[in-house]
Amino acid sequence: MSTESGISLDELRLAARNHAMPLEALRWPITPVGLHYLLVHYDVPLVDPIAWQLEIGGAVDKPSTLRLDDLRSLPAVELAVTMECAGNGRALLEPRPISQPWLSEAVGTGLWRGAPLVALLDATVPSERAVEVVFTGLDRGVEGEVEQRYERSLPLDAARDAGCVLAYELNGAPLPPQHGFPLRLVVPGWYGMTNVKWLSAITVVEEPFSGYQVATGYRVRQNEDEEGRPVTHMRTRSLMVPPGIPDFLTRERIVDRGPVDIHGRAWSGRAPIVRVEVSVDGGTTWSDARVERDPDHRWAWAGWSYRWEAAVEGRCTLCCRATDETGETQPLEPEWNLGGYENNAVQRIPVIVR
Ligand SMILES: Nc1nc2c(c(=O)[nH]1)N[C@H]1C(S)=C(S)[C@@H](COP(=O)(O)O)O[C@H]1N2
Ligand SMILES: [Mo]
Repeated sequence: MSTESGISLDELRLAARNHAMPLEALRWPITPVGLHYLLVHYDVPLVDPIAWQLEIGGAVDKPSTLRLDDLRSLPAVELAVTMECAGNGRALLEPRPISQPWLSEAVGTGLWRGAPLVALLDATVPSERAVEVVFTGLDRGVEGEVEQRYERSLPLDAARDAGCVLAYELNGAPLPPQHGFPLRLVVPGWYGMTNVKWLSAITVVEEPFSGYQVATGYRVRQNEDEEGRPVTHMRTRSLMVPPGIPDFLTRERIVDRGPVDIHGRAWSGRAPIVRVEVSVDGGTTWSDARVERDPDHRWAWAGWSYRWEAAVEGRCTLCCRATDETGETQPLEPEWNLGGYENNAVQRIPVIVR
């Protein structure tokens, strides 16, 4: 952890490999593939789709081995799912936890097509003492001095949730290498780390999984001695397309006086979005935006818009905040934690009206 604001070369190296979604891409309901954010802990593996296979086993009666064609021949589902990295907003925390230094745009919405996980899991007949399902990727690396494959578990109930997809297509084409070719897990509503890419094994277990990415990483805690709680569903959040034109270096916005139409998106992994508000004075006063919720796409972000009458020349700060059905509203200031997870504080866009 660093108390200085300077970004280190290590952080810059991560930031150059893993990219965010440019905010103007919020214009698309389904994010074009190259504009979807990207997060790869280790290296993108080269996978031969002919040799590749998926092992489903562990505490089950009928383990199975599936090839890509086997998965493609099963009844398919296609779901629009908004995915956000749990570390989104990390670089805005003080002091800044040292990891991928996201600002606010580590998010995207994909149209994921594949086989429903529940059908495959049930076909293996998990044991009565099964508690979790472990998803193993092909990528290897060292993290926290532990050499590992990227692996995450889900409680059996969550894995059996009809929403989980073993996806082999993104936006109508085979998964690109960086997003998990040939197969990845998609868990609607959960933060990004749950969606294991380059899937090679699904293992039913009778004891809670204690791998690094569950027991050490992705826990909300104040210090390393604390067990903390696991990061699970995405918190309520909204973002706007910054209006006007940007200054090249600072990306500060320049807007002409008069009416300005502001567009954005809002999502929550816990419950549907019920409200989005906009502030043009840095979060002091708020007005309701118009929310376009699509009940057919529960797991995709909702669009919203707001007409701003930019009457006064000078500097101001635009903000937006969403509220979901549980009543969770975005805070004005982030809550700090060791790993820099779940920062859903309101977005701030400095603007010059001319
Ligand atoms: N195998 C594997 N799966 C992974 C990761 C990884 O490094 N390896 N990164 C996870 C994290 S932290 C996130 S936020 C999402 C990012 O998915 P995307 O790159 O397709 O946007 O993938 C998750 N799945
Ligand atoms: Mo992530």
